[in-house]
Amino acid sequence: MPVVSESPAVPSPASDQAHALRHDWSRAEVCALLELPLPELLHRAGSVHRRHFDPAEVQVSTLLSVKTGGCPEDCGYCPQAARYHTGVEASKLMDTEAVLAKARQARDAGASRFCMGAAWRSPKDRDIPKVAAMIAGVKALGLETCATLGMLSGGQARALRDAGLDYYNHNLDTAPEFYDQVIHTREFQDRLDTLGHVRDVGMKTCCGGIVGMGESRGQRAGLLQALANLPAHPDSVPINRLVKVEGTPLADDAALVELDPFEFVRTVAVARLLMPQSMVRLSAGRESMSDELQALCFVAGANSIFYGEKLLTTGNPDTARDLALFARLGLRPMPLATVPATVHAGIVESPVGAEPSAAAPSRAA
Ligand code: SAM
Ligand code: DTB
Ligand code: SF4
Repeated sequence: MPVVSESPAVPSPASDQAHALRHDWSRAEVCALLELPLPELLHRAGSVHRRHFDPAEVQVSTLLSVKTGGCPEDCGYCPQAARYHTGVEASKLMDTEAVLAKARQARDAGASRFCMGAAWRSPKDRDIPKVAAMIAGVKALGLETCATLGMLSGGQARALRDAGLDYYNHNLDTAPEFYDQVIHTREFQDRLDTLGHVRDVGMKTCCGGIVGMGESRGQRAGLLQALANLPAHPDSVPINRLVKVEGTPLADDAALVELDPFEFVRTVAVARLLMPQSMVRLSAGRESMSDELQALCFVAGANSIFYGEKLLTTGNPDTARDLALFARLGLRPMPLATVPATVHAGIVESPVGAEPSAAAPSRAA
């Protein structure tokens, strides 16, 4: 008897199929998926991954911190918060030409998307024309553009879209009920509001969170549930593993228990199951992961990475290591032409039995 399908709380593989993308996941359902025997969870996530993507293709993004440090917020994980003594020096917004030189390097190294990050609570209106010039310049290089600048007003979102911004990254970071233990200077609802402004002007959303901050498995389910139940699934879902930077409250918390690496894999797999058409990105924390752990994440349905020696202020695997890993695993960068159109709530999954070939993902670009 197939023990794993017995519980009514565990959505069965059959119910994954032939249905519109769901936005009504209950906490119990998400918890039940997280608790599946790992081989069963990986099998389900891998099957869903294949239905929508070529599992050998990995989308490659490069990050650049265009405005580093000195941030007024108190996010307990972040080395860029001015109030923590982390050794990160505050700097001004970079010149456009310097940003474009980095973008050109990233493109030449094989990245298809360039993400510009700023350590702001929210941009000032006077910053927008400068960021818009960067976006227009990066776009002109043939790269997809992404920015993460903090909270946005509707007008700011429109201005960034008009400059050519494809994606806006704004994370929920953690479950609503754990949020207050990590961040006090802005509300969970503020994040939902910014994501709403981004969607309303037609930009794609990049939205995920961080695991390994001391949350419970139920709270990891809460993050995944909140992401999947957004009005539209985020187009990209970065799953970050906490990078502990000395001086931040989370790194300095001696009671914080290290996350079991398999819990990270489970989180990736359930993100893939809940948001089958989204890019699930293996984000911060890769530098300290073994090749084997990263491979398991790709098996679990991750299909995007940050590529390049640096994230914003912390390290990332060097490009030679990533290229060697891709070669060992038989993976290749996803060509821009394959990057899917935005994930809308109404897109219907492939019917049962209609398995697209590995080389022909079901989502039209
Ligand atoms: N200031 C903007 C904001 O908070 O929206 C944009 C930059 S902020 C650094 C972007 C995201 O980076 C955060 O939401 C968080 O998910 C991630 N992040 C920051 N520090 C991290 C760390 N130490 N480990 C893992 N992820 C981190
Ligand atoms: C995301 O989810 N992770 C990236 C990107 N979006 C902006 C940032 C990770 C930052 C890790 C800590 C640092 O390098 O400062
Ligand atoms: Fe500032 Fe963003 Fe870091 Fe929070 S995560 S302290 S808002 S840079």
